[in-house]
Amino acid sequence: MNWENIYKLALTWVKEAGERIRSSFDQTLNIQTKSNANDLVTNMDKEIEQFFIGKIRESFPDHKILGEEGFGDELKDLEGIAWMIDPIDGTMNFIHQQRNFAISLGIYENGIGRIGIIYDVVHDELYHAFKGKGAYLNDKVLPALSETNIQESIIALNATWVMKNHRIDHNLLIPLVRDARGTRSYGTAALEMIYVATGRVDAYISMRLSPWDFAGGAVIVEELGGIVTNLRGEKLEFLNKDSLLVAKPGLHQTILKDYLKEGKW
Ligand code: 2AM
Ligand code: CA
Repeated sequence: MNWENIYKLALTWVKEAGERIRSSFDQTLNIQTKSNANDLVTNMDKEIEQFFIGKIRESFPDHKILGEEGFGDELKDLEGIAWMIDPIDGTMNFIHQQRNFAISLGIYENGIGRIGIIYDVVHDELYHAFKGKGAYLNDKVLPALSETNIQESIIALNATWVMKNHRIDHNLLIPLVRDARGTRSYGTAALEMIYVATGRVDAYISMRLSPWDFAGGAVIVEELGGIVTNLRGEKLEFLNKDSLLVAKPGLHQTILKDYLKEGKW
């Protein structure tokens, strides 16, 4: 398999998709709802996913594709090469703010992340990593992450955890929020993972995400020495929805052990 070629093409397609999104800003969006009134999708989410699928099928007909909007394949396993695509991560932000969203792409081989690409379209910032070959912001190498403690950390999380219908006892998170220096919420898992990768925040927590939300970010964060698991400290499977704990080394262990009771809840 020519991975260099896959990497190069994937980067080109992501940039082209970003250009399409930028040029859509002055057009009227067609907005629909999915599972509930706040679960939104636009014509751009669908068009961008179909753009990727057309390109991948043409160049790599034997690769599998998992896309949020469902135009790809239904994956039963991760054998072979699988592209995991979120055409617009942060759709609600895209609609309301025209910023704070990203294209997210992870390319996996037999369940192992090889390539991660996240494109902050509005800022024209292309984050990418190839496993073992470093992580980059555009052409600039990103430095490895260093350890930090909870008292000096900023934690990204979605405030919906205060609702009691989540799978985790929300009381576990109260001491974490109290002890951290601050919390932030950006509404886009892909960029929140990038903020960990770049040290803008120190950890990111989510109760429930899909594989396309974290597949690209996981490759980039891990390449920089960050730790990516679910909230029980288990490896992600990339086939099902899961919770997410992404953090700098050291801090990940602290959050898991001192606050999340090592997943014993
Ligand atoms: P999306 O914009 O692609 O839907 C918002 O906190 C983050 O969670 C975004 O990355 C968003 O991705 C994701 N998200 C929103 N609703 C979700 C759901 N029902 N299941 C999984 N991920 C979701
Ligand atoms: Ca999406």
